[in-house]
Amino acid sequence: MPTVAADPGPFTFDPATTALLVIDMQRDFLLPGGFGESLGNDVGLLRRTIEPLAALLTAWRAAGLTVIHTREGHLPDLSDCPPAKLRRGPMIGQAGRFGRILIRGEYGHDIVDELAPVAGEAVVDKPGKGAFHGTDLQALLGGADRLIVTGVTTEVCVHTTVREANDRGYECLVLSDCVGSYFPEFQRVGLQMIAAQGGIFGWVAESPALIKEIA
Ligand code: C5J
Repeated sequence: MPTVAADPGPFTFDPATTALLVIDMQRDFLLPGGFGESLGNDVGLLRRTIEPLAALLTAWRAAGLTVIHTREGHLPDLSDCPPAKLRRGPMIGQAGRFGRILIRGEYGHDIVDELAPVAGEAVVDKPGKGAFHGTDLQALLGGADRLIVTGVTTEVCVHTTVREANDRGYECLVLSDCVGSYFPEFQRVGLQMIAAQGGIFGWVAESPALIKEIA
């Protein structure tokens, strides 16, 4: 079995029952001039994940393994957006540089070109932060028991998804160079929280260690 050196210890996986999750690598969050940047964030802190993630996708696809992408967003009439989320995110649905912000079908809602899904890869549209809430992700995963988790942002949608996955019985490996936060402190502590206490939510490693195992 492939084994990756990770924190807090080796992560062993069967590639046949392991899926790569790519969370919310959307233009709204990552493009200069987009929604994320309009909130005053440095999108460079997220964009640093694109190159390692692209390399991982190339290797993962070459090995014929499962990839699932997610996108955070809502129906054009916002009927799937809880009022509480809208109250704290009143920009959702408003016109942005790349279309209505976090609305399905808009240019900004879609995944950045460098990481565009290829034929056969599922794209899960999710209304919440966690990728399991309000989606058919669990059914899509079928018999998978391990998840390689990547994407943005570390402390929000990545963390929520990893916590949801734990409660559903999945073992998660989070790749530190393939997840990003607008806040360096949240990135650091967010990763520490996953591997703390003997891996309370999972394991943390860097993508080259994983690529080596599937090459
Ligand atoms: C946020 C996300 N941060 N994908 N979304 O609102 O983490």
